[in-house]
Amino acid sequence: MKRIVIALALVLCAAQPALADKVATPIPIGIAVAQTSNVALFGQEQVNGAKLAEERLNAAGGVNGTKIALVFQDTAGDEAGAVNAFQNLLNRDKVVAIIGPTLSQQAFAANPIADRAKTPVVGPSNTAKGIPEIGEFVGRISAPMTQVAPNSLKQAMKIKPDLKRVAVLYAQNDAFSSSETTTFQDAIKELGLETVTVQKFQTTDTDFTTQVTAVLGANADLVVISGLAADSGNLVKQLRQLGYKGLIVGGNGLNSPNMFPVCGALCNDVLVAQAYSPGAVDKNPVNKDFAAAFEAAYKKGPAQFSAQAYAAVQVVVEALAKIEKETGKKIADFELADLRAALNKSLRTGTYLTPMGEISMAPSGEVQQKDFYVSKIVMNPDGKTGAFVLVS
Ligand code: MET
Repeated sequence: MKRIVIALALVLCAAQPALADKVATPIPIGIAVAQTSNVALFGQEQVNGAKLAEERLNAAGGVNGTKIALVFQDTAGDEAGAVNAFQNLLNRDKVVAIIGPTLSQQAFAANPIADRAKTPVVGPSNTAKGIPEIGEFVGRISAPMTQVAPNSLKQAMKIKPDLKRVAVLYAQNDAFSSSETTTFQDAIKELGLETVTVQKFQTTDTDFTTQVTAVLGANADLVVISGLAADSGNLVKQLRQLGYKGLIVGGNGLNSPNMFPVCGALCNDVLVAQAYSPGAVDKNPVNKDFAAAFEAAYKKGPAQFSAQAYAAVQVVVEALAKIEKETGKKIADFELADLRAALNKSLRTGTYLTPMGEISMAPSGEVQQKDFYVSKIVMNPDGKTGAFVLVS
């Protein structure tokens, strides 16, 4: 028995990424996002953005002439799915970096695995507090809600200057939503508004009668929602159906056109703070170019999750090109472990001109971004499609 265990241990050790592994070509970059489950409402947009980046960057020569190959692993919507996807990408596909996962809830479970494997993670959509702090190899290009969310409250105050009574609702079983609501609640206080009720729900809920009744009873003139797409969309719908007439601010979970069919015409006028806007193309040629290419490829405008996934691939490719420039050595001549370490450093130097404008990654792994937007949802007469129309 003992011998079998030792033999098994040896086999397992051999299956680990051997230190002598060279980087494969085309250069494998892992994409671990939610292609299935409810979270795919965001994940599918990420796949679209990432695929467009792969196509366009390879057409432009990849990494100084060496092509990249995105390796997609579906994380589905939970922690176990993300952990499994990360393990496959690290050990089987031997990727140079992982872009993902979709949810912060998944990042807290899966990112430590990549960190232990000394492989850079670039979060394309994680906006909770504490993501870069997971480890040395964990970074993100998605601005945290602490920087983005308060802008939508300020916009609501511009629209209704006598605004005072705020109802706050959040999904208590999701790390990002629980984090975002604290940002909103702090900002509400700082802006001199009053929180009149705090209501919790689950991302799996479909009936929000209890929460809506509390909002109406509290006589709120602003509702602030932190949740994912389907739950938040249903919540907006039921607020309106049951007679709530005030303003609604949605967090990052409502920042997706995939939510439009959920609340239909009742999505109208929801305010959302954004780290990306396809409306902001004038000052940024990279965005103009990206938005046009996206429109041509998918027959619709890009949403934030697509733009951020595109930017994540772009940032990894540019960081790889920088390594070649600085060392004079081709990526394919590196040993995998050395390249992963060099890439982690390279990601954190210099700036990147992306569809979200100029961004950089601090040594901590936190993104540094300059421009943010607030949009309001304007639905089309079909009640299924609509747009985020830039208001500030
Ligand atoms: N920003 C979210 C998070 O960090 C993911 C997409 S929107 C709900 O979990």
